[in-house]
Amino acid sequence: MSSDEKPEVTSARAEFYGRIDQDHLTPLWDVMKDIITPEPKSGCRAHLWQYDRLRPFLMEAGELITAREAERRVLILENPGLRGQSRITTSLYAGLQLVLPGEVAPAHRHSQTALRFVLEGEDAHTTVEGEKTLMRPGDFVITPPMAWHDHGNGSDKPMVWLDGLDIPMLSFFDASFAEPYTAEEQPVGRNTGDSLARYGANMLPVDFEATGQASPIFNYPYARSREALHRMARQEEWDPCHGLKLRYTNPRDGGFAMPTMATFLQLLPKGFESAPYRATDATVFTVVEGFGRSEIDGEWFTWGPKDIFIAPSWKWVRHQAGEDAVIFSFSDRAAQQKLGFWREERQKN
Ligand code: GTQ
Repeated sequence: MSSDEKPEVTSARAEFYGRIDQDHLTPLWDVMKDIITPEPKSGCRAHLWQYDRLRPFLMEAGELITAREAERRVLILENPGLRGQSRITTSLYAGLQLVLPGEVAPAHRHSQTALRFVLEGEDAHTTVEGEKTLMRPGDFVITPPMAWHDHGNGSDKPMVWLDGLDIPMLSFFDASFAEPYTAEEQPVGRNTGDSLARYGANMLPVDFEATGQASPIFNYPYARSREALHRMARQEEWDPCHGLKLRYTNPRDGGFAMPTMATFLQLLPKGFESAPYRATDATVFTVVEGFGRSEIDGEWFTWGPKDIFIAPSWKWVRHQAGEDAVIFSFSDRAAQQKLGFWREERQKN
């Protein structure tokens, strides 16, 4: 690919392009520079949503429609550069889901994988493949592909979580399947906490054989993840770009917890200023604790608890923590690494 210029469109060429167009043909040399770019070129933009601004809209939605009628009462977070496409990044979907006290979001299943990251409320639940889990702020919960799931809220407070799904990826591959369950809620056949005991104690049942590629643990409680970060923090070994960053893993093989999406929890200690970093996995961040700001693609975004922000593919990112901050994030890195094109770059501070 020698120059940035496209070959000139002479009248003979234009006439030829016009004729072959009727046979559904087009010349590569006219589009080559747009489709094989020297670096990622995306409509996806850096953006931050303040939770304080979103919450009233979500509560208003709670008065307009029930979870039952909506099936899922969710306000989709649409990337400002990708409006109308139900995407937060080119490959990922995200939304805020509200389940009010006494409500049920009816059981269904689909080929998309879902993650939930709990923002507010306590002891509402999701049931996945016959096991119910109670959810608390900071918990990271998985719905594997084609797993039956319904949500409910038996508490007396609204529950809100961030949904992350690989919807755009499944659309890209034309591989979406979905079906409702025959009842509003699926029967619960396993004890609450069973999967965490079985698979989340650094042990596995002796004859364990995995079914599917998602982690058999479906709730990674915040209390445990936070404890790990804070204990490790005492060692004062900071990564210049990430502070202290852990990835959630599948106990089956140490890989990411879900086949398409990677999830992370990181701690930035008070006063920490990270070195610029970029990677090809556009990333959705949500703040669990603390305040700070991040420079993304040359723009500063100031954040606090429950705010959500986006770092697009291959744009420089750096963080500054005003106080100890814990940040959850997810991206399509799990898919990109399996396919062999994930790339990262670090700058020295
Ligand atoms: O909770 O099952 O945000 O199916 C989008 C699609 C949530 C869910 C979303 C879904 C769900």
